Amino acid sequence: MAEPVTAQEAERHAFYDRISTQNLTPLWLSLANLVTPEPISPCQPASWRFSDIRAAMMEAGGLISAKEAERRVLVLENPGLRGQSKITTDLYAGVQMVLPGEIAPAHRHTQSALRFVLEGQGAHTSVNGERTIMHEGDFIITPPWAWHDHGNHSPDPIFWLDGLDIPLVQFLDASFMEHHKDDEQPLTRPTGDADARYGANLLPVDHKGGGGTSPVFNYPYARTRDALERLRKAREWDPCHGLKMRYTNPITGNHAMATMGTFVQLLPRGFATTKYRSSDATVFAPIEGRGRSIIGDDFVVEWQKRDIFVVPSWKHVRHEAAEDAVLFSFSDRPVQEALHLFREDRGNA
Ligand code: GTQ
Repeated sequence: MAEPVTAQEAERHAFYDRISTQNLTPLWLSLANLVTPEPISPCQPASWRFSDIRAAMMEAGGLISAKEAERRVLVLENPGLRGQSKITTDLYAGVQMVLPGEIAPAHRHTQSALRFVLEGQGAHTSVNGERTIMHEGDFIITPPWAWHDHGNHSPDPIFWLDGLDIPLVQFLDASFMEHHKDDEQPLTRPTGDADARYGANLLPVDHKGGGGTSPVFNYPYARTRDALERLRKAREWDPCHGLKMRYTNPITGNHAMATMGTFVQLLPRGFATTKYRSSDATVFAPIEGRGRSIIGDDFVVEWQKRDIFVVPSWKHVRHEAAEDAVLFSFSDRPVQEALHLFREDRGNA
């Protein structure tokens, strides 16, 4: 604090010092930093090339097994939030690799996880007694407190993007986790069971209610891509988003997960979006094509398939597709919507 220059300031500072011993502090010194006219975040625009992450992961593969690591993941740390395992203020992201023959042992936790498959196919994740096979571009959910283990019986390594609400749950002091007694949980349902039961525009006749997480836990890319391709024919391009869809819980119509919104968008070759900003800091993962995104005034990301970048809250973003491109993205939008905090600025587009 600056040296007091007047008698009045000296008196005030003496007062602040005195009440500080009682764990009291004056609001009027910090109000402007606490209640800001617009979001002011240490979260910075940032990007990672998949080729760099992949090389580091292969090196990690020679240093530690999936089993020993429990989860062999390289965390994507926001440069403005180093040392905190955060890609945004309230979300975590990492890239996980499972080598042929490896198992990432079963555990469960209150944090929700999303997986977006970047490279490889034929590996699996088991969630609540059902195994699903992973393919590039699949979006897969691990609901809170669901047992999950990952394995790879395919001949190739598999890489996926993990998105978790770790910082949010940490903020709420609501973290619980436990290990399963076995490396792999017992399978109680055949592969495809959840999809047949909940993902075919049908519900079991006596199904009641809907939870916070979709019971469909694999949204296969083949189906998503086909929908985008068919919708493209309508040519109803949104100036800010191209063609953007959100993954949904078929029971409630709400987001597929309670804490993380997940989205997929098609940008046709040559399409340039107009300036857009929203209060949900968003992590993007292109899975097809090439292009660039301009974040804020001057942060330019030249991206291609499998790269990852982050747009902080309330920073403008524009995307330009050099080739037909598909972008997966996730954010805390469901939380902000539930709390009536979500805001967006479409620049009047
Ligand atoms: O696969 O269960 O990236 O528990 C971080 C924590 C992945 C997982 C992460 C986890 C997992």
